Amino acid sequence: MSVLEKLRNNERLELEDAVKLYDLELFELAEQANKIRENMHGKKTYFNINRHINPTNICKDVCQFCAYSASRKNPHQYTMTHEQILDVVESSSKNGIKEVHIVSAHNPNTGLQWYLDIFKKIKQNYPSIHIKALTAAEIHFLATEYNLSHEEIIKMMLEHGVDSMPGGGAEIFDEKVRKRICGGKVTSQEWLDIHRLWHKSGKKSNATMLFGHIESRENRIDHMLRLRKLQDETGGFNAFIPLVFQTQNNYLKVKEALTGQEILKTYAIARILLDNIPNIKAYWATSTVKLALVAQEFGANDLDGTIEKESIQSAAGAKSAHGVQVEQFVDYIKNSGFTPVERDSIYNEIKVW
Ligand code: V47
Repeated sequence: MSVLEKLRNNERLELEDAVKLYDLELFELAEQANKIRENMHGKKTYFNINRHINPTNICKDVCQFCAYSASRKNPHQYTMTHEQILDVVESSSKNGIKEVHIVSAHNPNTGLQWYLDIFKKIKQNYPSIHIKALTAAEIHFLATEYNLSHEEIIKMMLEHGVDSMPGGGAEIFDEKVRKRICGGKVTSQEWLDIHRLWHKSGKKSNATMLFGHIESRENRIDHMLRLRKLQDETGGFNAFIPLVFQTQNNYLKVKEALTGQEILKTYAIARILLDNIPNIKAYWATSTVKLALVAQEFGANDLDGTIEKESIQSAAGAKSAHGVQVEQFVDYIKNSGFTPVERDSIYNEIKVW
């Protein structure tokens, strides 16, 4: 039976067949992915009003793809004080943000409490703002640095007010590629184990995949299938976010950027394979806003949010340093034929715009 026939029979695809999805014609894939998207979400496209905060860029790890970390090409080190972070939250709260998304580098100089007290102070002052913070890579770094278990760090996160975990640090699970692009960081198995523990605590998280560097199509499929397996077990992932690799200012010498076609195929394949993850997020900071809007027809039903300020992808060349205004975001979604739905961080609908 061909892959297309299997798809039409709603069969779950495994690695060998799933890789063949890339050989399908772009619009054939779009039709299949869109069918699933429409069954799950109709014409709704979710977004949230959020603020990204990256409190420090000093990093113990040396990921080859990263342009944000100050330890290598970027000489501009910074570590924000809690007061500076609270000032950011204060000004963003006036813009109506519902979520802060806090991701830092792995800074060995600040002490554990610096990381944790940020959350407590935000929660005390802004109890209704959802705190999405600490990737599995950060959790692993803190556990290793302070001689604690992953469970202990997770317990502290809960005690300090973290509501959900972002999906960062997953990169590519294939061990050979991972060793080349971010050897020494959290391993694939540890990344999955940490999310399993977080889900067991009753909380939700996201999952990312960094693609468009030295990985193969098969590596991407393998990555998605490892996530699908964990999701079968826990049901704790809200969204899958394929992150398009930004090529500037880093140590991976990738000459050929991905084509729009390859990116759209990857969104579509994610929608098809990840039948148990409700949302596929086209994170506009890495795909560009325009391609993210097209991705709505290739299975994506979420565009992340207004962001306000972004430092990780923009350091590597993305045009995402300043975010997008809500009205603009809403217009973009409407003008592309979809219904903008503002959501909270765990996908409760707040407002149909
Ligand atoms: O894990 C680093 C990536 C991630 C580059 O959970 C790069 O809702 C592209 O995880 N090109 C952090 N990407 C950001 C992240 C995220 C973003 C949006 C939403 C959510 C969510 C999570 O940024 C890292 C890494 O994979 N990254 N360098 C680069 N050159």
